Amino acid sequence: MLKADMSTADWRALDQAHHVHSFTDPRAMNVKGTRVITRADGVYVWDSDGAKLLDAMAGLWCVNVGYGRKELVEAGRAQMEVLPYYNNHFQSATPQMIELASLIAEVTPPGLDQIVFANSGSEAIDTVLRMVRHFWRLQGRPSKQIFIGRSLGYHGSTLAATSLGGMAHMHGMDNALLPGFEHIGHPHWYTQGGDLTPEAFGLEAARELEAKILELGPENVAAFIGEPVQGAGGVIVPPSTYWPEIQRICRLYDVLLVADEVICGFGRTGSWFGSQTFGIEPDLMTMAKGLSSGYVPISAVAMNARVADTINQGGLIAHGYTYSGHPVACAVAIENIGIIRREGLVERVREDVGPYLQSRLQQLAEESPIVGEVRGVGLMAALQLVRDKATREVCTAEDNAAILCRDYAADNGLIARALGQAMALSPPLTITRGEIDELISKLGSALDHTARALGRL
Ligand code: PXG
Repeated sequence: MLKADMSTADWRALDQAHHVHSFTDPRAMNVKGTRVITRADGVYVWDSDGAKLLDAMAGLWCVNVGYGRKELVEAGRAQMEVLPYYNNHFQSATPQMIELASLIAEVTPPGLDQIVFANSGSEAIDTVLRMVRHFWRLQGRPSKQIFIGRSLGYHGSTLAATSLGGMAHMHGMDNALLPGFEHIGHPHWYTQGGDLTPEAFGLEAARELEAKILELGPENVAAFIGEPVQGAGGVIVPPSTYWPEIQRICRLYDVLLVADEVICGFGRTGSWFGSQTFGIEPDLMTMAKGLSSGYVPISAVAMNARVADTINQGGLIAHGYTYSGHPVACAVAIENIGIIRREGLVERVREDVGPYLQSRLQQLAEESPIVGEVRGVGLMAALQLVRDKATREVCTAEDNAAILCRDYAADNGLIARALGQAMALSPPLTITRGEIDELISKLGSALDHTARALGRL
């Protein structure tokens, strides 16, 4: 039986006794006490003390259609009743995985028509790594083994995804990374661009890829993998010159281009995929989170004809998971895509709530002495907390500004994310203008509190 009625203190004691959390320092958490979230509706969640919080992170960048969607509940329930499980191994399939694969092929950019299923973003990335090396071997170029990622790139938490990612604190935990992963810098003009214009800096940042490919030898490089907008790395929106130059370089050296769309996919940037917002034509694409709006775990990889035809002609595909294309997850994802289409959520983000959020954040930044940059597109955004707006000197870990601001926001009923010294936002795509006003007012007062705490107001 579920222990539904326990007090917060009881939950915390039981949690501390048995549960190891993700991306958490248990010592810090146990001083403060775990926040136990018990229910949700729309853009709001409630904790075990009954406090109502506007979830401006859509969980972990994933609850795109908002909480409490009865259609998704019903899709999952009905599927469990008819067929709770079957797999796609050994020449089998279920109607749900077939339908979902064809739906994904419809919403992805033209040409990305062959779909591999997995259960998380990390597994989708591992799937890409295996498929790409398999592809090059089948092409008779087995030396093409190395993957290039970026500093502050986030691609998941398996050992391979950690090695591909560019998160120093994660690398530190493993002590040594897997071989075959290399990194270039991240295209964040505000902190890295110096005296260059954003456009000139974008070209320079992209050309790091060319230098890296030449250093390693194009015959050894399998693929470049990047998020259209780096999410967990701080909502880094590259200058307009960046992606076209990356695309040119990948084509020139026959290096596959992989777009990690785990956050950007399913409307977040105002297109179905971030690749469309930035004009990228990837060979492979990963997706997860918004595919099911987080209601059930599912992820996928979309491949273009060059890659997929080679693999499909290459004999046994010795890859897959027990739950690849799980029918309940597929049924929920099918309905989720239906909701996004019926409610026009992608257009809504592009034309209405996306621009509205970005313009309200710009106002907030102008009024706040500690916000130096607003970056974002669609319904993902970050505010860079700075020591000096004029010199673009950003706050440091010692200032602790983002953590302070995050905690003030939470006390005031708003969940926002502290990423380095920036505040990140990624609300459900269903958020209304009125709810954005509430978000802005709560964030504004958290920024004021933070500025006062830092002696800047
Ligand atoms: N790629 C990208 C671009 C992601 O954002 C993954 C892959 C891995 O997905 P899974 O489902 O394996 O977690 C992600 C996940 C954060 C945070 O700190 C972001 C993610 C996960 C956990 C925390 O903002 N993104």
